[in-house]
Amino acid sequence: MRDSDNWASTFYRSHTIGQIISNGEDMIGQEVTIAGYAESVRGRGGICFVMLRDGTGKIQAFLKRENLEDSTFEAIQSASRESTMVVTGKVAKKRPPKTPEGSPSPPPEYEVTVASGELLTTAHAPLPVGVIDDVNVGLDTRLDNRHLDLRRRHVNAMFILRSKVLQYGREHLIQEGFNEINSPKIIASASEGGTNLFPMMYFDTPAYLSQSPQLYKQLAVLGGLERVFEIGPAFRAEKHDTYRHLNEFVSFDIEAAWCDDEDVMGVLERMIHTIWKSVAEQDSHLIEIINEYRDSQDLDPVVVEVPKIPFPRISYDEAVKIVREGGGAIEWGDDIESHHCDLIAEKHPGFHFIPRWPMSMKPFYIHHKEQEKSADGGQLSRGFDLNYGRDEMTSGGQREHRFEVLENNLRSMGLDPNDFTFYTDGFRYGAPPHAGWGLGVARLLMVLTGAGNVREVVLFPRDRSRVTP
Ligand code: AMO
Repeated sequence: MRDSDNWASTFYRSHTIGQIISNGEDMIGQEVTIAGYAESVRGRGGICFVMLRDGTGKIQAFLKRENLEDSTFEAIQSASRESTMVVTGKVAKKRPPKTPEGSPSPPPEYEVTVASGELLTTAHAPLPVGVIDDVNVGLDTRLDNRHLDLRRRHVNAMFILRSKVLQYGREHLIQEGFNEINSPKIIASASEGGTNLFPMMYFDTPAYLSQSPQLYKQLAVLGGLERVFEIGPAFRAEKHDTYRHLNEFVSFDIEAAWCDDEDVMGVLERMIHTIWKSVAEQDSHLIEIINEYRDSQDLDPVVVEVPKIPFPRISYDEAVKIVREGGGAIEWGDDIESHHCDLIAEKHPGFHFIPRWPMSMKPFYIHHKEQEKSADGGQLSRGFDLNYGRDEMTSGGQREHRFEVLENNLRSMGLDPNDFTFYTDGFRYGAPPHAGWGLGVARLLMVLTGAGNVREVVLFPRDRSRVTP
């Protein structure tokens, strides 16, 4: 039994279904009140079997007309799938199914012999998305009806896993001395370039939805918090229609004082290692549920293989070389796009860092050491990405902490330093060297769960064509 199953005693139920199943023999003869969704309702005449499901499991409720008030029996017997009900009765062992002679007997199953009950709500029929049938409906229909889609076992498991991943990541960072912060999501100027902003009116003042906590997490560190992290929404008005882009996504960010890019790459790989290890050790039941579904769809099973650390570091210069050797076309200073990543991933499957990007490709807040140049003289930065296969998981880097260089960077990237005084003022009065990163939570989950689309692991995704539900 999981700890979370311990608090079933509420007005509506005395036990969760999971508690009954896991305590099995000890519960026989005990009176329980359970509540859930009717996954199926069978039986004619004077008897009825309901497969009742709550968040912890499912169990058969066995009803006899003679034991119940007629109106209750009839209401439950004619209930549609996914209607909700509460029933009270004694736990009994279910008669085992007949098995061929000599074969091992199946594990015991339990049922509740119902003495009283109530139909709470009736589900409309037909269901727009089946909960237990294997009928495939398109992603759009599923997302339109996410409240039902979420009742499907493997979808439910994905979101429990998402919660675990955030928990393990959060716990890891706290243990490494980080403090959680919350930065504003209504902001006055862009942190990640001016084109992808969602404008809004903040009373009489134009404002934007935040693209990232970048400038604020840096200000928190400059203010003396030293090591901070934030898990929060980021908004980007990007006109992408891809499996990995959303217009609202959850960004998992850190920032740390007295650190360079290599220090925070270390934090990131250790955190990912902890997440994978914790999932492998504690959440195999969720992976099994996901794999049962994948099996039914002829998809390869998900294997949670704890990645070895340190992850490979392939500098931008090396990455360009690998792409060219693999027959790809790329110039120094070009972005490394998905088809380039495929060539790099052939040599480095799994997580790998790409540090030392050209400064010209990185935002104004990224640090450069003037003497660090590529073979052909291009200025290198202390910015890095973490990739898995063809997908970018994280961007990060050491930050520019020198006030004058920061103002120059802003100017040379076509931005007006006067628009950023709320940020640059933070550097006027002594600034520690610092570094950090931002990780796309949905992209990491896509890798962990084998989901082919970030929408699978985002409860109510926001993309160009979806703003409801
Ligand atoms: P960047 O813009 O690369 O860096 O974003 C960081 C990570 O966030 C995820 N991500 C997205 N996920 C889904 N949909 C999107 N539209 C989307 N855009 C980004 C990616 C990406 O790697 N301030 C820097 C981070 C830093 O330097 O600390 C930043 O935001 O996984």
